[in-house]
Amino acid sequence: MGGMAKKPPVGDPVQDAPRVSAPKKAAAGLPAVGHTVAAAGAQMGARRATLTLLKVNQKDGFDCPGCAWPEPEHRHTFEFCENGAKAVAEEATLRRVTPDFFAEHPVADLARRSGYWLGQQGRITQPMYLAEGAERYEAVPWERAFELVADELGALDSPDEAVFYTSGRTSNEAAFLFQLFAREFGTNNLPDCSNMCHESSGSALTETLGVGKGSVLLEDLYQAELIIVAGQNPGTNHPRMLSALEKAKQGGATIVTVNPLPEAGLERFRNPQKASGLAGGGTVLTDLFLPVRLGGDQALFRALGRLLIEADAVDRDFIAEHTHGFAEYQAAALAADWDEVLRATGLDRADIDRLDALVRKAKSVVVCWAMGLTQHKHAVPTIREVVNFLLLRGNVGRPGAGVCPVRGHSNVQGDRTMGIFERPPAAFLDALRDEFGFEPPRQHGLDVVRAIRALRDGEAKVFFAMGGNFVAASPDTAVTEAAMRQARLTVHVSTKLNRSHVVTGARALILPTLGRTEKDRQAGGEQFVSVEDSMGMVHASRGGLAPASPQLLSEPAIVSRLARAVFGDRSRVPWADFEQDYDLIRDRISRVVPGFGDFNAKVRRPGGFTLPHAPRDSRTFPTATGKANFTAAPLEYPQVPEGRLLLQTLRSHDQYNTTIYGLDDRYRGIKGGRRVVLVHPGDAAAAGLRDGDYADLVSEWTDGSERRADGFRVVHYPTPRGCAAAYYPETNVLIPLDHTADTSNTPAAKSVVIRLEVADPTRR
Ligand SMILES: Nc1nc2c(c(=O)[nH]1)N[C@H]1C(S)=C(S)[C@@H](COP(=O)(O)OP(=O)(O)OC[C@H]3O[C@@H](n4cnc5c(=O)[nH]c(N)nc54)[C@H](O)[C@@H]3O)O[C@H]1N2
Ligand SMILES: Nc1nc2c(c(=O)[nH]1)N[C@H]1C(S)=C(S)[C@@H](COP(=O)(O)OP(=O)(O)OC[C@H]3O[C@@H](n4cnc5c(=O)[nH]c(N)nc54)[C@H](O)[C@@H]3O)O[C@H]1N2
Ligand SMILES: [Mo]
Repeated sequence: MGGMAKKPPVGDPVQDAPRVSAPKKAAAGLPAVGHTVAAAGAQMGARRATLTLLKVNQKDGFDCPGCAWPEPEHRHTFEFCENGAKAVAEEATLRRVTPDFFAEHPVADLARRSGYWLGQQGRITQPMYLAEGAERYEAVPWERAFELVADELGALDSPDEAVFYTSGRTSNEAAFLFQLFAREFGTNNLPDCSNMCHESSGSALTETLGVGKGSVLLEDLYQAELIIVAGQNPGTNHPRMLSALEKAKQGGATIVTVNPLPEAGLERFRNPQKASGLAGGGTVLTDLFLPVRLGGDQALFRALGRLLIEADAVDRDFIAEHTHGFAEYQAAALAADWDEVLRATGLDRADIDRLDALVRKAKSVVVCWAMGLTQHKHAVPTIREVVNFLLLRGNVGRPGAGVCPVRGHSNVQGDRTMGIFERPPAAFLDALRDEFGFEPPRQHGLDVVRAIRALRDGEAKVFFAMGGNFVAASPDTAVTEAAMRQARLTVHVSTKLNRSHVVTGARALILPTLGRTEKDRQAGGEQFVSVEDSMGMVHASRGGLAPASPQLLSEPAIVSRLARAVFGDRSRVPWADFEQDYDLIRDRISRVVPGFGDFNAKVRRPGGFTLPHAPRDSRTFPTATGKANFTAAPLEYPQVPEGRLLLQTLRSHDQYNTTIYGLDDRYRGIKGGRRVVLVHPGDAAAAGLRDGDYADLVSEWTDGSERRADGFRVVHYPTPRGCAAAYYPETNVLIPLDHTADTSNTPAAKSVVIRLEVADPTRR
């Protein structure tokens, strides 16, 4: 297997001819274990795969580069899941992208390849430079690469003409240095993947509870009597969460799923860590499934609020003591119109009454959510409505209860904590100033969508990305790609090849870096980094593998050397020291970032430590009013014209965001292709289509413009009338840059009005 493992696929294997069978009713179990070993073995060989996977999420190992779900206190030998193993295999692959590869493939050729093909080529081994007008990337020494960036940054009229993007795999140490560098350079232009992800949760929670993070720990989930999972597909995206839900269930919890799609993992779960789960029928997780219409959640939670208030089933003492704004909210809830609620949610009144009964019976309630709530035009009021609902019965700040936004990338939450944010609080900037002796910029910077506009309009000229795949992950692909081509220089710190390396500014650099799985040796000895999971727990991560190439630099080393190239001896920050010994970075973090006192000692404790969270720890709410805020927003839900559908763009089981692992979506019964559109049979028929036909997706906008994505196989699927689903990133072409959530400015990727057109077979 080892020899074969090194070979990437020849040619571009994307033959989009999806084969379809009935969706699965259960997730994980024996089939998943088989897929895990196969996926890892194909890229790494069996021995390396086994040795590496045994170190995932162990106390002496590395943090899984998959999702941000926390590790339990009592770990299994295999504390990872099928999709975590795929993430590890992608990184620990034996395939390599060398300078010879770039000599063989001009950029124009690479730009015609699929994202899947690009990613399958393997790990990048050397810094590569695309000179102005050149057809190919060429190897460049590190020092020269940093000079090139320093020259372009030095030529800008203002520091605000540079954009510094971060994806969510970056460690706390690297993220802290990256934001420090940007601010010493003089800008808050620090957009990150959060802008496209849980920004709506952060906005809503900061305003209402005072902390933009989840308020529950794993222990709370185990103790909860009722868990509502809304807008999330953990079977694919957070598989280890299913073990936690199973444990909660065994402790007596009731689980309610709110989702326009019946997702296999939530229905039934076969725990691969238990003998009974491997072969047996598994645990039924969902007790009540509410097939809500896309965007109907605000109406659902408002309706629950109305029912609780009418029945006086609310916690009057908690409301009086800890909250603000109840009277206005009460008026809005009592005014909720049932016809409108049923139209918005697409649910039966009886279903809502069933959920209401469960809520009233439960002494403690947790609501979990992900992109199904955050990527809507009215995402922020929707999440505020979740908070209203929980506040009514005092379900915040006590055991077994609270808000649980389930974060995506494995350190996306930590990156924010470290100051990767375009709108940093003044107190954070003050602390940076006091620690480092320079005055950080105070003016707010650009988020993802605004950064694209600035690039498009020539207001930003250098784009530097710490990880990620900006052009493929962002909306409005054509607009975003054109914007990127306007830049004078684009730079990507990356592990693997992706679309953002081939749609470039006038000049481009690829700076290859170490991944989580790899040993990080510096002048000061072997280093480790740290991450924060979705529940605010911080712990160490240590890779064990030899680096993919001797030429790789760690992310902290890259920032440190970049800073030295840009600032020379003008800086008062000891950049060179940081590269040698990450304890010195952590010392600084402990003095700048609240909750990190004694960081170096605490991060060395087995299992790490939990960050303070005022609402969770002491029912104090650091909001503007000093209390938890009820909010009374007008009820909103998407308005879809006659004959049109609302499209959500989501993930298949075989992808990690823009990284495509394979062409199957096993649980949904899709094999061998990604261009599928899941629709209700009645909606397909209304468009003159049957299951198996091909349709073009055409999005329509109020300004009269249209965008198209051609050739999607129609799949009859159990989703409410009027709703459709197709995979991202293929569908990003359909979403205009301006179609974003109010307040958070997150692209509304789950709410795209489309029509289905019978596909023109000549265009397929
Ligand atoms: N294997 C794997 N793991 C991942 C990722 C990955 O790509 N692959 N990505 C990571 C990242 S960055 C993130 S942010 C998370 C994403 O995790 P998820 O949010 O689970 O990812 P999506 O595929 O976008 O799924 C959205 C879910 O919400 C539902 N939904 C859509 N719209 C609505 C709505 O209006 N109301 C309700 N109630 N439900 C709705 C969809 O049917 C779907 O089940 O996963 C992380 N983990
Ligand atoms: N239509 C639509 N668009 C969406 C979404 C959606 O649901 N629908 N979801 C949004 C969400 S939630 C998110 S989070 C974004 C994701 O946006 P990004 O985070 O920008 O995208 P990824 O695909 O996760 O980035 C993958 C790349 O990261 C690099 N990489 C991997 N590991 C490392 C590492 O350790 N270090 C470094 N430096 N680089 C590494 C590899 O080169 C890889 O190609 O997409 C958003 N876009
Ligand atoms: Mo995300």
